[in-house]
Amino acid sequence: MQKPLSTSADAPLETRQGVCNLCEAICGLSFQVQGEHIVSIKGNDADPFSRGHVCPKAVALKDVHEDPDRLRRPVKRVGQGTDARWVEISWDEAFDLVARELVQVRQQHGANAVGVYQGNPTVHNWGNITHGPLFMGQLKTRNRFSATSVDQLPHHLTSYWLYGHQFLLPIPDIDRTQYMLMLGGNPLASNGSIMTVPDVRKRLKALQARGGKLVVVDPRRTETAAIADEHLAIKPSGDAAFLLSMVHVLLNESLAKPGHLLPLLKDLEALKAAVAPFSPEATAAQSGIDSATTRRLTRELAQAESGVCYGRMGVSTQVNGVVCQWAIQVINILTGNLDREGGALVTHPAIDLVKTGLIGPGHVGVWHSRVRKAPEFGGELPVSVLAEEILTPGRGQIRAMVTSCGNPVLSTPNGQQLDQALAQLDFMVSVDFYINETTRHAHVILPPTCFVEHDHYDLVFMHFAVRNVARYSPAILPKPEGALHDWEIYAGLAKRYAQHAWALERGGTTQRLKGMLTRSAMSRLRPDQLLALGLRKGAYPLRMKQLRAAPQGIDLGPLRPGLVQGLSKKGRAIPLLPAAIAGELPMLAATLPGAAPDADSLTLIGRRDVRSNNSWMHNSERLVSGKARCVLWMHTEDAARRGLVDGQTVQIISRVGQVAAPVFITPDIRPGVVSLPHGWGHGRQGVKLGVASRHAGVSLNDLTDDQLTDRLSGNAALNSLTVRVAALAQAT
Ligand SMILES: Nc1nc2c(c(=O)[nH]1)N[C@H]1C(S)=C(S)[C@@H](COP(=O)(O)OP(=O)(O)OC[C@H]3O[C@@H](n4cnc5c(=O)[nH]c(N)nc54)[C@H](O)[C@@H]3O)O[C@H]1N2
Ligand SMILES: Nc1nc2c(c(=O)[nH]1)N[C@H]1C(S)=C(S)[C@@H](COP(=O)(O)OP(=O)(O)OC[C@H]3O[C@@H](n4cnc5c(=O)[nH]c(N)nc54)[C@H](O)[C@@H]3O)O[C@H]1N2
Ligand code: SF4
Ligand SMILES: [Mo]
Repeated sequence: MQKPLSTSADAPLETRQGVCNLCEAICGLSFQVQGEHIVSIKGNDADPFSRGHVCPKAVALKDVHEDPDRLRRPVKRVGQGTDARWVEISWDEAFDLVARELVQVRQQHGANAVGVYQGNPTVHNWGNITHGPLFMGQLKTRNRFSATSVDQLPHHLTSYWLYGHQFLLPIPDIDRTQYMLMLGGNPLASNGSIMTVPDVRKRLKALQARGGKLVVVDPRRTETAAIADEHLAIKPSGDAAFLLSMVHVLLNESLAKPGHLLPLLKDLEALKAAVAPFSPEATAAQSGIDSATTRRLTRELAQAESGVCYGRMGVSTQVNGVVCQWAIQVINILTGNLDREGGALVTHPAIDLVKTGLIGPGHVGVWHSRVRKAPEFGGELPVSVLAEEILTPGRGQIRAMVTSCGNPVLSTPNGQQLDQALAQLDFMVSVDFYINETTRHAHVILPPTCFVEHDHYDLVFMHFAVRNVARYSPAILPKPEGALHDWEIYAGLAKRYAQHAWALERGGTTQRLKGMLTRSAMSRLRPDQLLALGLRKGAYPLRMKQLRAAPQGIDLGPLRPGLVQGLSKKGRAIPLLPAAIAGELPMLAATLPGAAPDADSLTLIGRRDVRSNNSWMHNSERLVSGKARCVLWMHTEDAARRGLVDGQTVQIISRVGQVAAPVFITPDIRPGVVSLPHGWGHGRQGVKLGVASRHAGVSLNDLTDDQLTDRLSGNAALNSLTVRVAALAQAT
């Protein structure tokens, strides 16, 4: 299947500068290469942004490159279940088959019968962004899904409401702030999110060294909590109540001083009235944080020379995700820290996706899902509804799927239900280089080149970086013969799809003809050629020549204000209390002080580990070796009450499913809370991941509930799940 890599022992040893695009930190790397062989991977000390930092996953780029399980040619599935075989086919045959099948489903059942899921690496591999829309756009389906709705959707909705654009996301100015209040994020393991921050440990240590303070709010004593000045082990999902109390204190203790923001603020009085029920005394039972602490922290943040409140996955993927992200913005606004050095600032990247219009402002509720009536945001429906849209018969039912860069069977709530749903599709195509829990359901898999074989410019994460930087990384190794990059796959699919659609629909309008011509012109341009065009239009007078001459990256300076100026120029105010939030707060107030917990149940939250990356890096021996990591963290008292001993296998039971995993007993988690990482569960039949299958673990998302979503956005409420845990033999 795979041509052996030439090790060319006599080829010269060369050093090439590149980048790791596995996670949002986008660390600069230094590769030693001999022929087509990677000899070593290290942090690039010359990189002005990442300054030589790497985590253990960087070296695994070599493992992915050399992985015998990684597909190099398109494959077609013959047979099903235990009889399934995968046969290599040519690109031409593959494109033809995919286009024909998709056009046919559309002809028979309408455009919405084709569903799309675009997973996390979509935003980590720029070819998906530059060329993906050429193909995906043609499908014209309303059934589009992505990892956004198991992740940062509340950030987008909040920015859309407050600042008029889903991508105007203020980033913590971590290098200059004097106070950081962090909720539901663990950058020491995740390396930062919606905050591209390579070498975060050093940056947080520097914050402390200059007299600043780091406060971490997390039910678990995480790696980040362990280095914080203060850790508050909040009750899962107690954050909305806690944050609303902070807003309450700011407004009732005359601590609010929005300063430069004041002329833009609307509805300040309405906001004060809306948060009236949320005094720290009223919310303490729900958050588990006593009122004196809430008041003290609010005063500290308000009085700090500069400060920032930041919240990530733990506060986004819960039932009050939008309220949390909105309250975080409001706190930064009221303390005058928005758009101010040392606070939270929008970035000024060389390619500005907002200013260039490459990403639109967003829209909400223009259509709704067929079965549950969940609202779209920015053209996508929440992925929690995907399985029911496949399983529920009727007009508009999804009958074919396109997945790319994603493994939703392991990544989205009630994965087992989705697993069953995908098995009944008429057709499925996956753009992916592994046969995993999701792609094993595909009829055709189209594998792109892997990271070291293509060039990269980080269009998305430079937007979220804590410094303005530009860095273009040429491919480390040449593209193997017969391989295609992601962008070439989309260009190929776009062309073939248009031809089939054209032939079947027998001609078309001038508008369609125009569309075809634009697509064909665009698809001939490589991503780097598009980048060159974009740079010319950007805020910096940068040329590709300069970027090519500086593969370590070009520093464009620290974050700087710009949001207020941009909004003022447009005559736009900041509506502090969007209508949907105003409607939500009374309902939240009604839940205070909260129902008494059921003594038998526990609250399940997730966990990330520095040697893991969502669902797909478990086929690297060096990352999965050592102690098993798919284990259930449980507090010592909860274990004692259940008579459990460390390492014992327990059954974890939720409304939708049950899984068995070893228990890890620790004082480092709030009593009543248990934690399991996501992205495991590689033991399913038909998965072709040799190493991962031997370290299979179980899937957290076989427990998470597709019916539990954030009320306002439909984002999955992955955290705060009610479960029961018992020794394996006793479980019923
Ligand atoms: N319970 C729970 N569930 C979660 C989370 C959680 O915290 N808790 N986190 C959520 C979050 S934040 C996210 S982002 C999602 C991620 O979940 P997904 O969107 O499903 O993404 P991954 O699990 O990263 O899977 C990536 C897939 O893309 C393939 N791939 C890798 N690189 C490329 C490439 O360059 N091109 C192509 N075509 N394919 C590639 C890999 O082989 C793999 O199949 O999971 C979510 N699920
Ligand atoms: N090593 C590694 N790095 C990664 C990834 C990975 O899988 N592995 N994934 C990448 C992706 S796609 C993303 S989106 C980012 C995510 O980046 P982060 O958000 O920084 O990462 P998480 O570890 O998910 O952090 C969520 C934290 O929220 C806590 N939490 C859970 N429930 C609650 C709650 O109710 N309230 C509060 N306050 N906290 C809660 C959890 O204990 C956890 O520590 O990481 C990225 N980086
Ligand atoms: S922190 Fe690790 S995974 Fe993330 S970009 Fe850097 S080396 Fe890659
Ligand atoms: Mo994510």
